[in-house]
Amino acid sequence: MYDWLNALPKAELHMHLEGSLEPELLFALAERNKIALPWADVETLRRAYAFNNLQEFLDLYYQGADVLRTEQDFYDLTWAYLQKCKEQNVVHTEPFFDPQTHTDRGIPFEVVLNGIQQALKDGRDRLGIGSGLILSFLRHLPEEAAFQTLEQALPYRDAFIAVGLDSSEKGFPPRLFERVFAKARSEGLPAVAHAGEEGPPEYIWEALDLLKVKRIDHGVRSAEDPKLMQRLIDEQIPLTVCPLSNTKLCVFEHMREHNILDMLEAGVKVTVNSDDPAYFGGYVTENFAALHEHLGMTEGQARRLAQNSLDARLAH
Ligand code: ES4
Ligand code: ZN
Repeated sequence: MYDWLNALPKAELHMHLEGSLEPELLFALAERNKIALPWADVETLRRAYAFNNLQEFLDLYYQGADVLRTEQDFYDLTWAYLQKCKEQNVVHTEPFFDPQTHTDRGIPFEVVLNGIQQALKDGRDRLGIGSGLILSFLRHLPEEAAFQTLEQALPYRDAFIAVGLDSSEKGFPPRLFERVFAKARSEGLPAVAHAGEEGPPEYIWEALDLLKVKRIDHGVRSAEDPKLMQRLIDEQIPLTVCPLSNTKLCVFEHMREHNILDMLEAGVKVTVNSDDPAYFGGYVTENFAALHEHLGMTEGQARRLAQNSLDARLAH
């Protein structure tokens, strides 16, 4: 049905590996690790994927991640995602992972990293998919915890292409993480940050001016601030937009109201991404398809969006 969208070579610049945990794999890992789940079966879990806001989603996302225990679990998670990339002609991906989600429940940093890294290497060698891993700090935890995570990561500095900032946005502005991002940049790690998903345009200014990010993750609320829009256009700062995520989390009431194509036409360097594909109803192609179905995205616009994603890569 959407062969023409699958066929477009594209990069994915905003997805959380933990958010690609499909209910089937979640149940399989629970069984393998002998973990009791609060849901009767896969269908019951899938029915729970109905969210009114970011926090309701995050509560389930962190609960789901608890089945990830061994290096093999992280390998299987990452490998399943890379196979989707292959199906959809995602030729390059820059996924996030949240080390604190795992280290805070006693999983060693190395277990998480080794499993993911081995799968990304196999993705390059066997599937021809380019990749670069982004270490993301949880913003609902203190800056000190982010510093500790950065210290754990620095022995493996070359495993990462950037640092990021995610989790609950409102009440956790980027300025709280200015020093840890400065330290990461001093180690040669560029920065990206979630901003302007639920939070105000002010948070996007802070991400740019204080965290000195190379891309904004989400950023859809930029449209409320004409000066900010002009800055994004003048400096061609990429926005990694996630349409299905935004409608699932009620950032926009309906896909018809999404502003991604208006921003594209205004000259903003927007890209299309899946965020948490297992939870939000699809991978990159399904996100493109929703724009075609509900916003009338043309083939020309799809090509420009795909080209933007290739241009906005941090790694090559
Ligand atoms: C996330 Cl949609 C979204 N927003 C912020 N943090 C996240 N972590 C995983 N998905
Ligand atoms: Zn995200």
